[in-house]
Amino acid sequence: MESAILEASSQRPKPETFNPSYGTAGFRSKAHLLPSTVFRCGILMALRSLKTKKITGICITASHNPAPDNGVKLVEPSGEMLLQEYEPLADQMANAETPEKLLSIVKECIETEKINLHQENAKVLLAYDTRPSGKSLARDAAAGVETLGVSVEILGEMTTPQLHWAVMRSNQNMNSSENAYYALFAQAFANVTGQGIYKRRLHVDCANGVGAQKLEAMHDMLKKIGLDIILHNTGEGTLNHLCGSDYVQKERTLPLGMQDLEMPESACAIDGDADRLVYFYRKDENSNDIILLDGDKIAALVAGLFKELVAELPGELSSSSIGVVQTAYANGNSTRYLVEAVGCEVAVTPTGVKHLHKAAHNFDIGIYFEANGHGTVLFNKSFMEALVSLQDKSKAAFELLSLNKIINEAVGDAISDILLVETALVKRNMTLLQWSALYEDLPSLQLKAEVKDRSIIVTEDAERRVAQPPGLQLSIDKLVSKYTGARSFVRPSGTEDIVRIYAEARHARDAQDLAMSVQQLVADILS
Ligand code: G16
Repeated sequence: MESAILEASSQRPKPETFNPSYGTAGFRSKAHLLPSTVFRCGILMALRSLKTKKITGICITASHNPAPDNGVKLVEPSGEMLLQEYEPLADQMANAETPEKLLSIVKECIETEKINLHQENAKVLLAYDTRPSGKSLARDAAAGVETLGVSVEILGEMTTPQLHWAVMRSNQNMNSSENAYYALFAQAFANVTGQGIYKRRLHVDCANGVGAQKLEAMHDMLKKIGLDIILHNTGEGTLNHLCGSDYVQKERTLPLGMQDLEMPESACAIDGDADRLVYFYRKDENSNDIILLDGDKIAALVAGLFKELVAELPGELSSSSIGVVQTAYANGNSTRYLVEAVGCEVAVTPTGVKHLHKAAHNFDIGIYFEANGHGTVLFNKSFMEALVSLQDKSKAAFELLSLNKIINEAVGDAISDILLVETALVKRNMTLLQWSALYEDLPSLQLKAEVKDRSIIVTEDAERRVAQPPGLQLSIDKLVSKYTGARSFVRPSGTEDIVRIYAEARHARDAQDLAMSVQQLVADILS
């Protein structure tokens, strides 16, 4: 093991001035800087596999970032993201200056975690998205895994959620093949929508990413059930460029290649690795403006459905807890709607699926969606057991169990989320227009600021306030106080080298002015 680490690591030296940091969803940077980082992540996930005696996973992707970037997402045996307690170790390993230093960190980990290196079943599953650098970085990650004698299976191009799902299913000794993924989700969708009754057309902006080929593979199955998906941006253009969920959500305009979208056609957009989903439709005939149905709206739609079904459960189960987890980016009116109209508990966490997913476990039904479209629904284990025992007697219990089968519980999954949204629309008998009218979004705007060192900003209170540098929060407060019902916050992105700025107000003009003045403030203080 020792010589294998030293040798393979010296073939992939860490670039001298590159100091990778485990961010919102793993490591992310320009692809050419990453061979040493992904190699070391290979070692880390091999260690996690040896420690847990289960299969772990690595996905080479930079998700919504531009094509020249790449990154790595790390998957625990449960299918969830790397446990947060291992993030410091990931940082330490990624930043080790020499192969010898890396080896000493690995040896220390083996000793403190009492890891037995001789385990035949240890294995890491690896996948990558469609970026040009994906395959070669996957080989670097595989080389890392193999230094510990752990076996590795490279699954090829996959969406991030498919990889998470495959890891979860492999550890449950269930069929984890891609064909099983398609068949199970399509069958579950047919069961909940009722084959032959349902009929809809949905345009999908695939961001020129890996989701296109996966949705294409499901096309005929879904069409038979009644969902006709028309795919756009399937790889002919540049990944995430002027298209995809991040573009649609931030710019609120029709993506490239979909400017002919007719009213009132339904459309949605996914991102480069298909773990985000937002819906939209054309606003009017005279412009490319859209009405956006973001992650907040998805949460509102599905929370209403779960609330109705839970209320129909017998006895005490009818008061099972339904919680929605949001971040500071959630539109203020979505939170109000969830609490006042739906009657849900709302929890707020910092940005990042890893935080929301964890908080969603605190409810019988935990729904989490970030405004940018990441999200899924988790059913608590004992709640599931109660539903199973009741499914022959209670229609609502049966329906909830059927709904659970169209959800990828490992992580938010744009493909399974499409099926969830479509099901909720059918069950609630709603058009996109009616869905949009559940509540009216407060005008909001998100901007970016490029600064010398974004890590100078330290946030608190689930990123709603700035703790460092001193004085910045006070200045933001002063700007916010000029507008009625306004709020604004800033935070360093954990996926891009920028500071994100969010502002919301009663009037669109105010939200815009506020966002721009906070952007200027950040630039003045941090440049
Ligand atoms: C990742 C995370 C998301 C997060 C997003 C943006 O998404 O999985 O939870 O919302 O980054 O994070 P930040 O604002 O820190 O850049 P993705 O789709 O890029 O993997």
